[in-house]
Amino acid sequence: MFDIRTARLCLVTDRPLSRGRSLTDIVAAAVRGGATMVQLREKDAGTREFLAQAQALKALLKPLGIPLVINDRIDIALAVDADGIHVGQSDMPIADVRRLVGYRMFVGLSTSRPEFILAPDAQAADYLGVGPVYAQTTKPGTAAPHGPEGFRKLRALTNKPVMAIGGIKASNAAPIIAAGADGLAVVSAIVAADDPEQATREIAALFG
Ligand code: TZP
Ligand code: MG
Repeated sequence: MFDIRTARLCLVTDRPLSRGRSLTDIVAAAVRGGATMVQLREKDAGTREFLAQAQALKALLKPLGIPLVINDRIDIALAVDADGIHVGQSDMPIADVRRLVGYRMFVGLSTSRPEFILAPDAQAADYLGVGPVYAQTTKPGTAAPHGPEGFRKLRALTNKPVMAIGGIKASNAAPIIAAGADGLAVVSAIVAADDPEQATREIAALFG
């Protein structure tokens, strides 16, 4: 199985932010720019549409050895034999996800507070998303941004691999890496960029 600690830069998709461009094209550009993992996050798509997009991304990414993670939908993840599944606090608990997918894919959990990071659910995940680290508008109703120092404290609560998320772009990512992020998950700074490939390259370069 893919080693999640090597994930570094995860593009998280968002169709409404893609400015009418094809999501598959944006993902291809991001991978050329150095994205090392892709999470398909579809909040409004019907099942057929979600599945078709997942299949298209799987066909693109598998030959390149880039892992595909599906947000929320265990059935879609299983149908396309995804590399990972990512769930949030109000989605299916990790123990139930694990019962369904076993160890054929890695399982990620979004956490925004210390109690979520310390909860048994998080202990059962393969990696944790922690955020928002900066102010962001992509996901409504999230906690206040933690900032690099807040993130450092949250990160120290777990020895799981941690992917930071929220408002991350090339100009503010370095302090988050310095604070202990194993990876960065980025939505708008890539998906909505004039040049998604270049935007990705600038963030990927921060990992040295
Ligand atoms: N979870 C916490 S913040 C966020 C998610 C899915 C959205 C981050 O999006 P962006 O555009 O990279 O700030
Ligand atoms: Mg969710």
